[in-house]
Amino acid sequence: MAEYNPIKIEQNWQKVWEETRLFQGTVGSTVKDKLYLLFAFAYPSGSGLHVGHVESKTALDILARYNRMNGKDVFFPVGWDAFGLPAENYAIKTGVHPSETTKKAINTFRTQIKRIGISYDWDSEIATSHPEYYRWTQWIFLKLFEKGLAYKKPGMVNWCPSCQTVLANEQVVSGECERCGSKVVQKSLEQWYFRITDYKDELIEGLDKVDWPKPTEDQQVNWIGRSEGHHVKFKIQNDKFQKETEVFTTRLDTIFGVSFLVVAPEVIASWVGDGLELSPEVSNYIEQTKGKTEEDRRIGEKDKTGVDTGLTAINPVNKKEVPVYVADYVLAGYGTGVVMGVPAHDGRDGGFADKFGLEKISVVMPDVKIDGEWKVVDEEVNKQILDGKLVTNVYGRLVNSGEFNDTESQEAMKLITSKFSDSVKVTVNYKLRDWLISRQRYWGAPIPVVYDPDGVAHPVSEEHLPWELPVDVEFKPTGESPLRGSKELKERVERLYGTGWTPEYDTMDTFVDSSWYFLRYPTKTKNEELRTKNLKPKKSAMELPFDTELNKKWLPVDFYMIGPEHIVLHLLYARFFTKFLRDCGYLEFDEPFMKMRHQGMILGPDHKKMSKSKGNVIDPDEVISKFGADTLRVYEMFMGPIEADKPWEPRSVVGIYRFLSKIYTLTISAIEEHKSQIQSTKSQTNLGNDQNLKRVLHKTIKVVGEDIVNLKFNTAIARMMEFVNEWQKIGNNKKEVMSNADLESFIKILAPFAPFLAEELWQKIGNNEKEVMSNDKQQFVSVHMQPWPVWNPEMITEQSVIVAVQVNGKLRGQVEVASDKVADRDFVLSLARKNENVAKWLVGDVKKEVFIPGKLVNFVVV
Ligand code: ANZ
Repeated sequence: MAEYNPIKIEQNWQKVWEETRLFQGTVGSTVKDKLYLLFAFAYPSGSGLHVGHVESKTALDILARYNRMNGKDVFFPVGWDAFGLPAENYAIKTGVHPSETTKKAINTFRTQIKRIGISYDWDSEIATSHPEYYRWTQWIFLKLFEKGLAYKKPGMVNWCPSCQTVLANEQVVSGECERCGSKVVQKSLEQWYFRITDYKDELIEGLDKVDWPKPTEDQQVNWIGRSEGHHVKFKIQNDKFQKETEVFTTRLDTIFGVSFLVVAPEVIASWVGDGLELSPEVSNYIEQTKGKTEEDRRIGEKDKTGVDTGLTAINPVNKKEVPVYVADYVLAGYGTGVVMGVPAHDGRDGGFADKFGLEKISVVMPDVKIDGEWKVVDEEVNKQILDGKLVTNVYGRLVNSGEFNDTESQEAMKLITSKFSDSVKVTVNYKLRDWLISRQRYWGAPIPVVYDPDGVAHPVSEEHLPWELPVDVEFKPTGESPLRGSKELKERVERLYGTGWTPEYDTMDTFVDSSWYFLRYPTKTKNEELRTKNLKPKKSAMELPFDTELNKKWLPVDFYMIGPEHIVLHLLYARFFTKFLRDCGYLEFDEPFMKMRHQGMILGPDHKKMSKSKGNVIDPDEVISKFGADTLRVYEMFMGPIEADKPWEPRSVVGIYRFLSKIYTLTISAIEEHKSQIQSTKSQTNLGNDQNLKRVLHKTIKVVGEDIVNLKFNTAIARMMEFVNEWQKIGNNKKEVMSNADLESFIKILAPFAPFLAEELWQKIGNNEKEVMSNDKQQFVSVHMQPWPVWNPEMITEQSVIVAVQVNGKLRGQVEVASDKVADRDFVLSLARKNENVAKWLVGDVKKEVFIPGKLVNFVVV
């Protein structure tokens, strides 16, 4: 008996699929029923593919294969988010150029992905670090510049004084440099920004059009942080200085409870220009704040710091005079950078008031939820609230608020706004800031800007794109953009623009590269396809980042699979680019990703996050070389629901290997049995067809199809296991249990999960008697291009029952009996007699007939 040899099988089919370009040529010219499946753009890290990649890639691959078999035009591309810090840091350490490191890493990834049989259309392959890609990233920059959506202004960056370099937020850990541990400071640099805030409302509203996990949508909304509130004018003064300033508040109903004002350090510093003299304490405090990141300032309700400025402010509604403090928990970039302190109702203000001994005046009696309804608090319930027994609303009815006493919060805000219309204005505030895209880094797309001798910025003209990344650069952290060291870049600019002109030395944030890659894929695929036929791409496809006609057919993306971490910004940026390009007339849709789901994390066998330091990392290559890629795929899909975090269990991997081996042996023996039957009877018609098994098969086909659509891959596999157990059980008693057609149906539903094994068995069943080699490509009919099997509804509803028929206690056949006839003894007995096989044994007198309804008939003959 032949043994399951996954390594040999997989190598062969990988080669055949590649040589026959089985999954290529997918963008086509006519597209009837498209399905664009997108896998999150991956950074080709030096450590290669990990088991987490295998999980999400396999899940999408199953969808791709299943949908192809169901007649969809599937587009399933792949590419690399190839610019980025790790390769550059490696270059700083070793001197190896990032392009080399990246190329090597991509090669490793490509080989590994092919090994696990992901049916990507490899013609689509793009790398953001390739000039043919980044020329279009730069082109989009130029478009944004042209429309006034790319602009330059001073901005604060994280700066490590010891490494002399700018750090990304992720590189600052508790205020310290991740590399050397020095205290990170904030430094002001001229930076380029994209005006994403122009789309802030649309970025919220557009979420109504997509099918995304709710928490992901919420994260987008929170990041944009739309908050409706009021601006209130306060007069600020001391004996030498006077000024009117505005605060931003979302709780105008608490205005009678204001007992102080707080100004952000940066804001009070700017008042010096209006003639304010700062006390040494205040100046010192402003200096101290410079060392803090925004993140540091947001945290901690308790350890609030601040200084009394000696100024006072007049509350416009009750003319009360309150002290003005400077404190860093108020951020300069949000609202107006000035806050009215209401310590009785705001936790942050409360902490501050406790520390500085400031008055707390309660001005809103909160409503309370009793039996599901909001009620006003009275003395009795107030006690329960204090005991922590009841949930309260922050809103309620006003007290200690003069004429507004007893008014409900929302109503009070309206009344206060109209009565004090000179000082109070309704306003909407957003947390979203414009997107800072300048990076003082090497391994990224150069910002396509040059400066004239007066320092005025000009866009590089389109004919000079790609604006190439120079190679004569040293990888040493000098505190300056590495491109400053390039002689070639300087000379290029002077040659093209004239003496005294200088280049922009910064590169773009790599998030820019990944904000439009999905728009490029169809065009890249088409171009590559033409190239393989020695044809040239259409001119129009060469003049824009993408062929607009092709994108009309393929976009938006129908299904996006991406990890749940670090996606907030990527999704916002990609949506912003889509809307911008739509407004420029290049796209006709508003949202790029219609449906999105997240995969869970694969944990180590110790149930902890895999990490090298914990020594719990599973290497997919090792699993493959032991058990084959099909086992790895099926195991990872079987681990549990795709969206859940799941620990690796080495023993279960072996179980999956056994499951696949069982399928292999059962199929091979069925094929051999069929062959010998054909030889002996010359007819295939009545080859074994166990009705019970047929029923299980049809149910399996139905459920597996439904489960795939619902991304319930683990339960689909469980169903197939049940089927195989049934098959084996029946097969132990009888030799032939499945017809060729049924066998084929099963192999087809197995195909998306274990593509190599399914292909091998499909070919062996006789669809391709000859061994497929690269030279008979035309004859190759792959299981992956077969129609998905149809299940028969009659087989699924329990309308009939299979009854075993014995003669003298030996099983000689079976009959199918309609459910309403199972108890009809005469009917069942006569049906049993008519069965061909049974009839052969009914020689002589029938002495006794045993009848167990729905189960068994036994004829005792003498
Ligand atoms: C008085 C008040 C009373 C407030 C109360 C809240 C609760 P969201 O909802 O996040 O927009 N705030 C305003 N500008 C700020 C700044 N630059 N830095 C830090 N805090 C600032 O938050 C708006 C609330 O945050 C505003 O409403 C203000 O405090 C504070 F019971 O005003 B509130």
